[in-house]
Amino acid sequence: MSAHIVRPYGDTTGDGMVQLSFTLPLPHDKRAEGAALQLARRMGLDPALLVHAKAMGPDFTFFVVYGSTTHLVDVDDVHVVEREYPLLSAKDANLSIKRQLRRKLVVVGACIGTDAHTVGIDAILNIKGFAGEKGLEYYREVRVVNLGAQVLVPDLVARARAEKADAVLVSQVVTQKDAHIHNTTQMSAAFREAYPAGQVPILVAGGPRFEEGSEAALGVDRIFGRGTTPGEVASYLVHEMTRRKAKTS
Ligand code: B12
Repeated sequence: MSAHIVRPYGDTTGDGMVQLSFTLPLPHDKRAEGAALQLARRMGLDPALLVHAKAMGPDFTFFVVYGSTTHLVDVDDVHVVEREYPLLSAKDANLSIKRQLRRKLVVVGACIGTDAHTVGIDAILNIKGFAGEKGLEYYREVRVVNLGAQVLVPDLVARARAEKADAVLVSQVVTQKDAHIHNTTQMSAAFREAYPAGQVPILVAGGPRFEEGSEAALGVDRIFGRGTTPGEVASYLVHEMTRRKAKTS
C-alpha cells in the first residue's frame, strides 16, 4: 500500500475499523437490527458488527455499528483551505487598525435566529477569550458590541448600521434542518439589501459545522469553524480591512 493511501485503524494498522451511529425509524426488533446491518454494509462496512441497539421510544431505534470499511483515502487528493493571512499579535493588530483607520474598528456580534449557543461567539469576543488567547474586547483598537443570543436579522442589521459596524460576526451552532445555512444566507442577503454596494461590513459566520470554503454560497466573506481562536479572527479582520482600504484608495 502506498504511503499516501490510508485506511482507518482499530486493532491493527490498516484494518479499516470504524464506528458509526445512527437512528432508524423502526421499532427495536430483529428486523430493525438486520436493517441497520444492511445499511452499514451498503455504506462499505464489511464485516459489520452491531455493538449497540436501543429503542428510542416505540417507533425508533438507535444503533452503533463497528466494522471494517472497504474504502481507502488518497491523501494526495485531499484539498485543504490554507489561511491566506499572517497571524498577528494583539499589539500588531492594534497598530495596524490605528494606522489605517485612525479610529477603533467596530465589531458587532450575535447568535442569530433561534440559536442560543453563545459560548462560541463569547469565546471570540469576550475579554476572557479562548484557548489561552484574549478575546476581541481585549484589543484596544477594537470596539465590540455583543448582542448575545437569538437576535433577529432585521435587528442585527439595524444595530450594525447604528453602530457603524466595520465587521459583523454571527454564530450558528444549531444545524438542525440546515438552520445555520438558511439563517446565514438570510443575514447576508439582508445586509446586501440594506447597504449600498461596496459598503457592506465585513461579514463573518462561525460555528462548528460550517463547510469549509462555502463562503460564496452563504454570501459571507469568511467562515470560521471548530477550534477558532480570537487571534485568528482579529488577524483576519485586519487583513480584510487592509485589503478593502487598498481597493478604495
Ligand atoms: C452548551 C450547549 C448548550 C447550552 C448553550 C448555553 C450557551 N449559553 O451557549 C444550552 C443548554 C442552552 C443548549 C441548548 C440547546 N442545545 Co445545545 N449544546 C451545547 C453543547 C454541549 C456545547 C456547545 C458549546 O458551548 N461549545 C463550546 C464552544 C466554545 O464551541 P463552538 O460553539 O463550536 O465555538 C467555537 C467555534 O465553532 C467558533 N465559533 C462559534 N461561533 C462563532 C462565531 C464567529 C463569528 C466566529 C469567528 C467563530 C465562532 O469559535 C468557537 C471557539 O473555537 C453542544 C454539544 C457540543 N459538545 O458541542 C450542544 C449542541 C450544540 N446543542 C444541541 C441542541 C440540539 C440543543 C437544543 C435544541 C436542545 C433542546 N432540545 O432543547 C437547545 C437549543 C437552544 C437554542 N435555542 O439554541 C445540539 C445541536 C445539534 C444540531 N445538529 O444542530 C448539540 C450539538 C448537542 C447534540 N449533540 O445534540 N445547548
